[in-house]
Amino acid sequence: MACARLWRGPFAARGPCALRVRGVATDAHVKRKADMARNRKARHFVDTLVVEVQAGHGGDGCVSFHREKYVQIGPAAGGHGGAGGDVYLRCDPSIHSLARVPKRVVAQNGTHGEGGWLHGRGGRAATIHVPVGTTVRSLGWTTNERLAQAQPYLAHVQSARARKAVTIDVATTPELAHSRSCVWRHFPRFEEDNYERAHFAAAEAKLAQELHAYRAMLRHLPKAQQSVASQSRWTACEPRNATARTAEAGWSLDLLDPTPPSEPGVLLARGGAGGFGNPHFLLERYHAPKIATRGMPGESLLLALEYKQPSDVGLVGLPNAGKSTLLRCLSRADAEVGSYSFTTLRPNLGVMHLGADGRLLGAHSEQPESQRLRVADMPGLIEDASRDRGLGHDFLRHMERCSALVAVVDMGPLNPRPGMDLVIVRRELEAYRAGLSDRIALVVANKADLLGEGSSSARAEAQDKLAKLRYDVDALFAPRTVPVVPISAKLRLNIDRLVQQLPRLPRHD
Ligand SMILES: Nc1nc2c(ncn2[C@@H]2O[C@H](COP(=O)(O)OP(=O)(O)OP(=O)(O)O)[C@@H](O)[C@H]2O)c(=O)[nH]1
Ligand SMILES: [Mg+2]
Repeated sequence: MACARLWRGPFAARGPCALRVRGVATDAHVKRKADMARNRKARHFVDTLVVEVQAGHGGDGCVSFHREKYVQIGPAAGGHGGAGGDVYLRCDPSIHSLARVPKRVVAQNGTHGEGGWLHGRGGRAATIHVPVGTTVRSLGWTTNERLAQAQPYLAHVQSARARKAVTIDVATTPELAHSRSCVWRHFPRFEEDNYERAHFAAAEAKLAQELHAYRAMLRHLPKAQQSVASQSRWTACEPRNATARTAEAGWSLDLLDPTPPSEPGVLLARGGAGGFGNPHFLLERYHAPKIATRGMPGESLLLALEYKQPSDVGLVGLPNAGKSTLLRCLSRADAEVGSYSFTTLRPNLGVMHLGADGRLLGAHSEQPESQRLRVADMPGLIEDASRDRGLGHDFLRHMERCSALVAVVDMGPLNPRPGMDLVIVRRELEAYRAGLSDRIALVVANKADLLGEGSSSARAEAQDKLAKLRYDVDALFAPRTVPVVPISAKLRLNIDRLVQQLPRLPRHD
């Protein structure tokens, strides 16, 4: 009995669940569910992103001497460190959002060299996959602790090489002495001793020479093999202040073609070179070098990614005009349709398949395909979207990549002057980017099924409304002629006429 009192069963649930279980789904409940589903989907579409890229650091060289039975003090046998992994960017046609790109991409560090002449393993490269149509802009380099520490000494070594006086005075420049300790590795308990020896000056000179050669090698690489970081005037051994974040980089790249499978992609940041093991510092009169160098820091970079979905035709208009309905009618896209504003929160892409006769091909059509058009359905634009009303107008960046725009207006009875909608659309497009409204090449008068129902006077009224729209369009786009096509996307009326016009629209590339 007590048990029955405690267990009230699923029907006793409160809130929306209760409504659903009892089969009394209210409008509010349905709308809330739809909103949740839409927001969930919208989160999967990310079109701008700032990514921090860090290539792997080189592994340290090793200070070691060969030992074996009866050989107590063998030759220097420290291996070199492995190079750090590079970071690449690949353009992948199967991706349509930046949602899966991590905000920080770090390639693997190289492993340290070991005794017995064992060199370290190179770090694994990291690859960022972005959709076709992504613009990459370099925002400069990020703070690189490791580089910041080593940089003063590396710069000193580079500049002092010309003066042939590398060795530094610890007493007068303590920060340089600290920086120096971040570059060299020593045999245990030999740190102080090493710096005092005459051989060390020779080793420093050799390091300066290596740095110079490494820098020259990077400079003389073909442009395609240079990393984006170095093109933004940054290299690991460039004498400059590495902690500063710069705005001077200004490098950008438009990725309009997929990366071929045989290529690794765009090299964003190069991994640091591995450090030298102690055999590297063998001199004629110095057979037991007790020094090695640490690996070079990997290049680091801050990137702004922007995805602009490329398409042939973009559908623009006020909310509820029927853009998504039209996209569903023209393609197999599963765009959400709703009788409330802002049903579409992110651009939807559909592909129109056309036959040789210029008509749409159905799912089971046996006719061969002669042409394809990518059609993008945009979220609704409202007045002052450019001032961040509604969804704002950030999504308009996708229209920059549409070769032609088609304005969709609602001809229903609730919209007495559809021409005014075009004024708003045109103004908002211009507010986003001057000249963008010139891409409007066709006006679709949608919901024409709601016109002219019943009596002949209603039909005359409908014709009058259409004539007024044509007049408004001519006035708005003069001296260009922009055709107006009345259709009903919902009932699929006059779609063939529209489909025939779409491939012939003037293109802006
Ligand atoms: N009668 C009629 N209704 C239509 C037609 N086309 C669309 N609708 C209705 O208009 C409403 C809005 O359609 P959507 O396709 O979601 O409009 P939208 O322009 O994509 O709206 P947003 O995504 O909010 O910008 C839905 O209820 C559709 O059923 C049409 O040709 N005739
Ligand atoms: Mg929509």
